[in-house]
Amino acid sequence: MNEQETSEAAHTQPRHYIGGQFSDTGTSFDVIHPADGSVVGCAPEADAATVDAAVQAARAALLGPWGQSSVEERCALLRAIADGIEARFDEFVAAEVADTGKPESLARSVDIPRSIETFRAYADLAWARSERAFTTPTPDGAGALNYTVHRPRGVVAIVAPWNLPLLLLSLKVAPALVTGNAIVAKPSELTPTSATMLAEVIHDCGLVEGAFNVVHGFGGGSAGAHLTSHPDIDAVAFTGDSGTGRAIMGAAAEQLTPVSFELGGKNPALVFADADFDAAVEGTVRSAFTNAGQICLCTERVYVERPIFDDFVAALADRAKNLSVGRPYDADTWMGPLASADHRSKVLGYYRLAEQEGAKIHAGGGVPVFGDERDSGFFVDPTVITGLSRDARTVREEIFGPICHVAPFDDEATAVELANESAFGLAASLWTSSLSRAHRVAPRLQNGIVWVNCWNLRDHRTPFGGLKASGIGREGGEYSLDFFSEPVNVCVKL
Ligand code: NAD
Ligand code: 6OD
Repeated sequence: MNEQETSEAAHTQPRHYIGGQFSDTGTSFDVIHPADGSVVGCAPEADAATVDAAVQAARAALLGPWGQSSVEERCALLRAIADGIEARFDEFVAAEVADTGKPESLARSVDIPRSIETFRAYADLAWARSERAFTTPTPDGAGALNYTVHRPRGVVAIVAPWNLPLLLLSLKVAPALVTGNAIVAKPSELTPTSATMLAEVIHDCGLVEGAFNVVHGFGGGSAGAHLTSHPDIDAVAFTGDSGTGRAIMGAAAEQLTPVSFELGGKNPALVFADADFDAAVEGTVRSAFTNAGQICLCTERVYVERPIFDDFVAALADRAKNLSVGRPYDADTWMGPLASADHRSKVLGYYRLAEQEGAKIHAGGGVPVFGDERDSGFFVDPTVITGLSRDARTVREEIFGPICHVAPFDDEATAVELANESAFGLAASLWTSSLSRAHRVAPRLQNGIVWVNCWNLRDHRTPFGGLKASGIGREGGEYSLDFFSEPVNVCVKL
């Protein structure tokens, strides 16, 4: 690390937070900084007994004052949490950068502010949540009043990934807390620090002990599996790989535990010849390469109408070649490394597979060589390829790296068919200047989110999630509040 990084990276070390106490019970594992492979932290791995202690602490909190808390109290808590993160903004940025290697500018402009905003948004949403009521005729003519109240699910398990660690955790913790649940959260083993810091913030807000708990560890055979298969969990909210979703659902099936899943994607972009060309290129640069392609919403398949195909590929490749890839704290860095050595092996495996499948490489395709400490990090080139068949594995499987395949199409119907030709269905982008085309095509795309002439523009009140192998259920606004609560109908005879 250079000097600036060393000083910026001073932050909390990962610890469990169980029943209001911080601890480092269990064997420990290193946290690696992806920009140079150095060890930046050490986290404890929770065994089954530690996870059980967290679940029991959560259950006890529900039986105590937390179970009696009012929505007003919980909204105030969320606002205090938002203020608490904001007060430690730079520390959170440093933690996220140290664990993920992402550009500081990204953590500073997206990860941390959006996490803060999430707590405030759910305070607003919960405060404004309305109930439906019905008056029902009765034989005696007096009638009855039906109304719905929402009670918390109970003890909820929240399992988060490494790409936007605090943000994706906050998107579940905020609605789960404001609806009165008790939480056991497990962040990714690659990025454990910001979850511990969130526990510190929540602790300082004076939340009842046990209402929020954090355990660290790995997935299968470790804390993740102990938590999601625990018999006293009332719901599981998970973001991560579709294969992991299948494993968690198998475990959840034993207890009939409800699940909310945000899973993988192989997201298409459709670029029509009538689109604003420069905006479509810039939008695709952002959607393919932001966070080194490690956002579930990133575009990996780009379909371009034939008259502009060659120009589009040339412009996209030119932008990809000129993206500044480097150290998180360098002011001009646009793209950082991948999250881990293993993930880089996976992504590079797809770079090689693409070549074997006959791809033409227009930009990237390998590993940048820096001649300094970054060569021990997990960087790959932003990569643009063409020429693959519709059934190539590179076109079908989620890579989760900075690579996109660009293919031509000749008419609208074929564009829709190509976009829908996927096991996934998370997000699509549509670039066109025709309003009627936008409205015609958008609902025909088999995706939970369709952006027209933009990408990753997300209002907290809108549904977020995917079809097919991209998920089960929706997050966002009322959708999250509904998942984390049980509606109870009260019928009062008048
Ligand atoms: P992952 O599934 O490997 O891990 C996610 C979390 O699950 C981690 O905390 C991990 O420890 C835990 N886990 C792993 N195996 C488990 C098991 N058997 N039981 C319980 N927990 C287990 O995913 P990742 O590599 O951290 O993230 C990348 C994936 O996440 C990509 O597929 C990406 O598309 C997806 N993702 C989806 C969204 C979305 O909102 N749809 C958002 C971000 C990432
Ligand atoms: O910011 C958001 O609202 C959001 N849902 C981001 C998801 C990113 C997935 O990787």
